[in-house]
Amino acid sequence: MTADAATARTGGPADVAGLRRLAVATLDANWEHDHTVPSRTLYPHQWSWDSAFIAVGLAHVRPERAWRELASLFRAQWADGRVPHIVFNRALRVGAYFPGPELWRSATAEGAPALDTSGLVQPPVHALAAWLAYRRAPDPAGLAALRRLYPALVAQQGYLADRRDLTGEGLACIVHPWESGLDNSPAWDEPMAAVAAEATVMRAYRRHDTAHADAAHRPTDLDYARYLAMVASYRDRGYSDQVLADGHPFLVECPLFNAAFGAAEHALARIATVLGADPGPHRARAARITEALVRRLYDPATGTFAPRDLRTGRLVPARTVLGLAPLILPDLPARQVDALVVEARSARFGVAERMERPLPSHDRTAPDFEPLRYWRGPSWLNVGWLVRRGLLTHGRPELAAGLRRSMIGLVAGAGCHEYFHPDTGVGLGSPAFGWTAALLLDLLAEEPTPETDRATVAR
Ligand code: 9WN
Repeated sequence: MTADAATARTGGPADVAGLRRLAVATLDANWEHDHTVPSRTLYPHQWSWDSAFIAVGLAHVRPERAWRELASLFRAQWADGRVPHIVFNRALRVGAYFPGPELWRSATAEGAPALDTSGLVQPPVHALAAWLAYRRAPDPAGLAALRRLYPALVAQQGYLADRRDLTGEGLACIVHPWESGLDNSPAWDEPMAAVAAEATVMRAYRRHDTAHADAAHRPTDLDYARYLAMVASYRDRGYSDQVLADGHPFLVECPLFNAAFGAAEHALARIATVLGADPGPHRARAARITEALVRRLYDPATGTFAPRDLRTGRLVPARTVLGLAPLILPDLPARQVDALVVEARSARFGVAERMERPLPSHDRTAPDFEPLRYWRGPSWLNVGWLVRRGLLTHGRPELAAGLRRSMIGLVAGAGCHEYFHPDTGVGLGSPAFGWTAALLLDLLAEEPTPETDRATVAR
């Protein structure tokens, strides 16, 4: 039985064993020779941060695949260390995803691999994923895989530190909203407004996403016109970061991206220890990133973190879930931890021991909160998973448990959807989504006490 069929038949898997089966069936159905596609319909290639989250889940049930997932992604790493956000499967027909390889033209860029890839990156959650995968299955095969991956993970960090720290202040900047992973978050409205583009240019293209998902849930044509303008700007400079400061229209320091950047150094320190390498430089870099994040992206006036638009020098005013991500840093100072816990518990995000509604991707009290549109309101498991890790890291187990129950409840009610309605929990986007399945497995594996399991199923 396929994952979709399991959900359709029951209207939602009824128990923990059923949820596990659904998650494994979803991951198996999305497995494609050496990686897992996020979705067979909407995203049929390999995506960077998806593969990291997926490896975390695979480690519970198919550890060998978890390592293959990461290894296949890093085979597409560029000579400068960047890990591309999409690795295209050449066996798929032209038009299987837009924008496809013909728009990215990676083969024309210096240092690109002999594969078709995008030229952008995504939040570097891979070292954390590798560490968690190893911790889940610390056998000789896992150790060997970790040893092979370590230099590539270090190079990924090196790329961000050397090429993307445009201000020299210690943070990496993103050059496209797709690099944030939260593509159309209200956080990008202000910086995106400066990107010159006309929605009508989209008449020349065929969007693939709106053929598979409701256009009212997706970014708009104007968003897409701007996305393409930014890709063209970067691509036409050969994806070189040296010239970014002269005229690239979107340069932003993102709190989630940089929290992942810092968390990666913490993970690399642990990996280095296991491999007999020196963890010291990783710890030192982690400390520098946390310090820079607090200095540059924490806003004492709001008590949360916000992206900094390097074109204007200003913090972006939108209060999105991106601001909570620095909780994943174990060395985040107590003052910021306390402020983020207040922000998480506020009416904006509603994190609680017993959550009334799922964690939204945007401030639910904001006038531009949109419960159906992608990253402008809906609830996503990967972001909730990160926030939950942060709450556990900083000694808030009751809130972490509330968030965990809420996330498991979403899948129990709707299946492995890509995202969920932040009020009703109705499943939205792709119905058989890789990271939802994978992270569900991880959530189910933790705190598997009868009490939490009962609460999970009772939703
Ligand atoms: C563009 C694959 C990816 C995720 C992103 C999500 C979405 C792509 C798109 O899908 O982005 O990269 O076409 O909308 O926003 O986080 O990695 O699941």
